[in-house]
Amino acid sequence: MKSRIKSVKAREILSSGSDPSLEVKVSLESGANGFFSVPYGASAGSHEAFVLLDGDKNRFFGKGMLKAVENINKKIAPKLKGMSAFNQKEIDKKMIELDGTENKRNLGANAILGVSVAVACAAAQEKKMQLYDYIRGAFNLKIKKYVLPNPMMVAIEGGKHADKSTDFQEYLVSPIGKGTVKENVRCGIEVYLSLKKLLKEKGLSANVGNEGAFAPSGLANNELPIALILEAIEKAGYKAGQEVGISLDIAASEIFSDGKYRLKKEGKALSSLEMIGLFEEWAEKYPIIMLEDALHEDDWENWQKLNAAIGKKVAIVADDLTTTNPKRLAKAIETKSGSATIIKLNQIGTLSETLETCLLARKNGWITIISHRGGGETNDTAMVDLAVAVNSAFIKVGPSRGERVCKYNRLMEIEETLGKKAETAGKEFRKIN
Ligand code: 2PG
Ligand code: MG
Repeated sequence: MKSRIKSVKAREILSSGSDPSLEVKVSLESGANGFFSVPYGASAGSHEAFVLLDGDKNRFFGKGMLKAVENINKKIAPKLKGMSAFNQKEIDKKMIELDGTENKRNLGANAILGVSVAVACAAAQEKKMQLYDYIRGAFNLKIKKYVLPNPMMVAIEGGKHADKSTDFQEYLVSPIGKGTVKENVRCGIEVYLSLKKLLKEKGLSANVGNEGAFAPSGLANNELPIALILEAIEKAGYKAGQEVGISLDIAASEIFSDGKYRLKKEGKALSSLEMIGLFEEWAEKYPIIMLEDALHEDDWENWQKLNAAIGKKVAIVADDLTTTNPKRLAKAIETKSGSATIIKLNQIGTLSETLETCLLARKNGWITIISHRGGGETNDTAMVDLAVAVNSAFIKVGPSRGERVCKYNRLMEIEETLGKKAETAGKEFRKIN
């Protein structure tokens, strides 16, 4: 059988932040090959699947991935050899069972995910299909239209993604005009470049952080970036709120300690209720459309309050709260803790479970945002195909640096390939399902 897996091979590569990661190659008996390079995060949530690092301080300060490489080559490969690459769900199940732990601690979610997506890529190649169409078929998605995602571009970054910038992690430009992907990408980039000019005019640094967004150290407080982005939108010739929304990723777990959210920049320590108050005020003042991780990853009760307070105006986005985990997303849905979820393949560790989470979100009218990772991104573009496969309303990727722009380049290529069949999410993103 041509679709049978002939070999699975892994090697250590470098990720965007220079720490190692993994590349996996799956070869079929037919000669078809699939590749996947695994990303991972700088501000990872504690409920994410386990990233197996070597811990050998003599190599890459403990961050080598040779153990994960060996797990793929010696433990996973022999088990998958001879299986049909078209059996994605069975292959993922087999690896989950082989690992045997809740968070993939034995083999490493990095190892398992690498194989999982590379199998899908090989299968798509064997069928001479685009990866997004292959995913639709393999998971029987029954989605006919192609509604391409709106970009969410990180324009200013701080937190763990930069030094001495804002306490909050990301201020994002989200084009929502009913343009094509190409027009929306151009809009986001023009705002980003107009912001660069503006920062320089104001004597602020335009050096970039992990995700290619600006990370000036001289900002007076955590609110100023919003005003700067609004000015940049206007200067680029767009209408804030109409054509471009602003989104925020607070990454609140990273600034939470001893019961308070610590805003070093402002010398303040806020309670959960004070944080909710702050965002209520901002939601009134600014055209904020999405608010991610405004509270820490286990503050369930207050997530509910936040959603009740401003959820109608601003989509409350869960990232560290849900970690692409169907069980945690189910809880978030049940407790009405938000209305949108970030999807990162490596937070859960297999393509099957990622799809399960996407479908659960879709069934319950939650928005999905397929997202890049901060420090450990790779040049892989499979996440874009995933976004297209599930008609995700948004795709979150930084606006500059090779490992980020390759995602937009792939999305624009997909739009060209689909031609008239493609539309974009635009302002209707809340009704995408
Ligand atoms: C996030 C991501 C990506 P990291 O928090 O949403 O922007 O960052 O990969 O560092 O978790
Ligand atoms: Mg986040």
